[in-house]
Amino acid sequence: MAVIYGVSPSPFVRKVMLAHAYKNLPYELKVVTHGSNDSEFKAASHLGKIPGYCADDGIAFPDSSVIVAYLERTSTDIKLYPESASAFAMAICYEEY
Ligand SMILES: N[C@@H](CCC(=O)N[C@@H](CS)C(=O)NCC(=O)O)C(=O)O
Repeated sequence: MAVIYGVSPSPFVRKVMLAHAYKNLPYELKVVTHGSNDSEFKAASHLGKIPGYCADDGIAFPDSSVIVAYLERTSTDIKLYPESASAFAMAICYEEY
């Protein structure tokens, strides 16, 4: 099962949790705060920011936008982003905001 490293008060962590919920994907939340020395977390987030992530296939990486982009490509049944280029651009604008 995928692992999200972080705490839910972080909007970036909540974004990743919500993406999993929207796509009906299970995950485990491992509670760590940014800068934690937890070795699994450090392997997933080299800058020590939350969220870190370990995917089902064992690949580990940080950043909510990277995680959501990964999910959009690995879990294609339920899309988070619209198809049209203009609507996609606006979605990314709102995401960055
Ligand atoms: N671009 C990152 C930002 C993550 C981020 O800034 N998380 C905050 C917590 S809400 C953090 O870890 N801050 C610690 C730091 O900047 O060193 C993302 O989208 O995941």
